Amino acid sequence: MRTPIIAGNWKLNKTVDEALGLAKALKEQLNDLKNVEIIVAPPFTALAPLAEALKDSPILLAGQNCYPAEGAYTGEISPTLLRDVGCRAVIIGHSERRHLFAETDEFINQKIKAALAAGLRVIFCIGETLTERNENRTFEVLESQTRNGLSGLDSASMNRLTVAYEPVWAIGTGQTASNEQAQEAHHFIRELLGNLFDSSVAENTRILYGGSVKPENIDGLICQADIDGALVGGASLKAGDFIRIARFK
Ligand code: G2H
Repeated sequence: MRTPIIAGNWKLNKTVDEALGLAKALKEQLNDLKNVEIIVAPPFTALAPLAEALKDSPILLAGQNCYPAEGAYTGEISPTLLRDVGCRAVIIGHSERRHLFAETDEFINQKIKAALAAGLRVIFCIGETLTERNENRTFEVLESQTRNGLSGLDSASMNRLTVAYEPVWAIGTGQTASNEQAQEAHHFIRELLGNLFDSSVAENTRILYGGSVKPENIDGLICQADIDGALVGGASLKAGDFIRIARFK
């Protein structure tokens, strides 16, 4: 049995006060939620105040990114410093990082290794663009992103890694993959994990769907056999929407 994860990626939104208000609402209204892990990834500036605000809550904090080294790297943040401020996890390889900041699979692989070595859990994002899907290259792209991103990891370290399948054409566009399209991709990724690692990694790794997840579509997505939760962007910014998603049926 894989415990579902509902993760909110707040991206570059929310002042400290706004972040505290949202966190307080989630803490109060998701208090009784059982058998679902809730993760929120606020901007870096809100991490320390949220660590304090969420300290008696099961809601886990995540960073949205990290750099795989420490020292003279102006403007970057390391996994060790994320841990130090109270993060338990970090999102790596989000399509906005890949496309807007030209992050390669190799760089993402270095970040994953650094984050795991620092004791963080990793939410590793992969996904094809619309052009790649239209050219029937979805599986090829998912395979190379997964193979290269997870290169050199052993089965034991996969315990602390969650995959997020986020088709780039569905991110922030309001256009969600159909339940069948998402399930097909998740099934492919799970089989691939079995080939790259072993059957227990395939069976136990949580694979989240991301891309315009909303209260209206979560129930249909999460009941698919290989969908173990969601990475939610826009809809995680409103307490009511995120709470409804976390209370999927
Ligand atoms: C994909 C997702 C969150 P949204 O980026 O990771 O964002 O739900 O706004 O499509």
